[in-house]
Amino acid sequence: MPESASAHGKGIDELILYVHLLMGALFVGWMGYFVFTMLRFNKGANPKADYVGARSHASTYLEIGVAIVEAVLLIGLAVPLWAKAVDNPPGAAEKPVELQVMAQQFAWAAHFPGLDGKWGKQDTKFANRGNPFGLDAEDADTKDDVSVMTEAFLLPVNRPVIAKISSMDVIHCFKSAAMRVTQDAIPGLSIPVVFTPTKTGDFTITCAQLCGNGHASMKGVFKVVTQAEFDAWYAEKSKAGPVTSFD
Ligand SMILES: [Cu+2]
Repeated sequence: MPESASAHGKGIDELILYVHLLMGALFVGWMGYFVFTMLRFNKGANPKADYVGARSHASTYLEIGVAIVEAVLLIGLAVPLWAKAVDNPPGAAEKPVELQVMAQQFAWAAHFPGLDGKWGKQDTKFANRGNPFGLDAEDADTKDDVSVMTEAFLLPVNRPVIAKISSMDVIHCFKSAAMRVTQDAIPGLSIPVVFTPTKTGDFTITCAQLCGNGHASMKGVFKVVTQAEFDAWYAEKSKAGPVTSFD
């Protein structure tokens, strides 16, 4: 598994391990059965065909056993893990960092509300490749927003992140393997993903949905840094104002 650097990563890794153990057991079981049937039912050992077939109920019990293990994995592990990820998003008390992430062919952009904590006015009529978030440059709340187009954006370590994922053209998919999050970016929708980075360093965003001929190079980078480093970067970016066009 790639390095895990988020709080919920361990749960995801455990689920993947248990699913693979079940798959491994099924693989060994089926291969064993395959070899058994080749030996047991070969022509030499069975000169006369038997039309009754299996008389034992072993296969039924095995099938029930597999179904029970699958139910335990689904109900006991997968559903609670998913519920934990989406049912109770971090509230104000947990001081989450909120940002919007916009995908476009073939790049990722990020947008933060800036030091005033208020999102600037956004409208699709302002949106273009140089202003993917459709920011209204004239709006007072916009002027201190932070938007990052091509360079890496920063996130503080050990604080929950709520990233609202969207797309301005086709369907993309925001994937950060280290954060153990994958979420489709769909035009017209803003879908939150929640994770808490637990390690500092550079992390990659890849696009996990075939989106055109530049799909493979659609890479983004974010840096997880200390709270102090994040604050300094955020203040500087907020002072500079958001990108609302390429020129
Ligand atoms: Cu893409």
